[in-house]
Amino acid sequence: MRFKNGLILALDVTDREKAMDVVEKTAPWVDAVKINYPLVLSVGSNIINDISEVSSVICDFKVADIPNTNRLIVEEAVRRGADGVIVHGFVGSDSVQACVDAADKKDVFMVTEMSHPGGREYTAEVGGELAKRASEFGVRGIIAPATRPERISALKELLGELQILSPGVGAQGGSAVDAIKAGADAVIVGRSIYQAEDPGNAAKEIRPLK
Ligand code: OMP
Repeated sequence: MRFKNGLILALDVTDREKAMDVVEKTAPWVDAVKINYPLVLSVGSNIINDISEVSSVICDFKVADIPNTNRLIVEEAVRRGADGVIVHGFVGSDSVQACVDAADKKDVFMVTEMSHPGGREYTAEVGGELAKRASEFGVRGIIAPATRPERISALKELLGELQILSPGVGAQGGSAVDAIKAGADAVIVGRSIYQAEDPGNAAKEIRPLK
């Protein structure tokens, strides 16, 4: 996936009409729409098909199970039109590799250290090790915290050529520009866009690559 605006919309809304409205208004400024459980559980998984007709879609199901269950989840997301999936790395190499195999050349992004304060408690411990092994796992990139740009830089050193997607901008306190300066390829932004009075303009202003 290529990120010319450096911006991924986190569409954590629970209403179909609102979801499609935000997708439409932000389309010129976002490179992909990230769909998570709030949307899929409230409006149904057909929303993946619908949004994939107008945008690149990343299914953020934070896949974190045994290899067989992971495979089933990723196959379903890809079958519905996902161009990428987000999976957890802490479950181990076999579980991540099952996702990569099931993704059938679509992009798999692996969570390393999470952006919220609790992300320091456990995920920070294993984030470096996961980043170091990411290319061996066959993932396209990692998720690293915009709330701690110094961690983006540190993880990037261990990553090689892989991509970095970075959540935690705006509502969680991080800066899009700082995340890109630290080495992220794109930031993931939710509330600061979909809760704005004018989501299109918010996306235009927040996108870090202009
Ligand atoms: P806002 O905080 O509203 O901008 O949303 C951030 C989005 O990024 C949400 O969809 C989160 O689920 C997601 N996210 C994080 O906030 N932190 C992480 O460490 C990882 C993710 C993610 O994997 O996308």
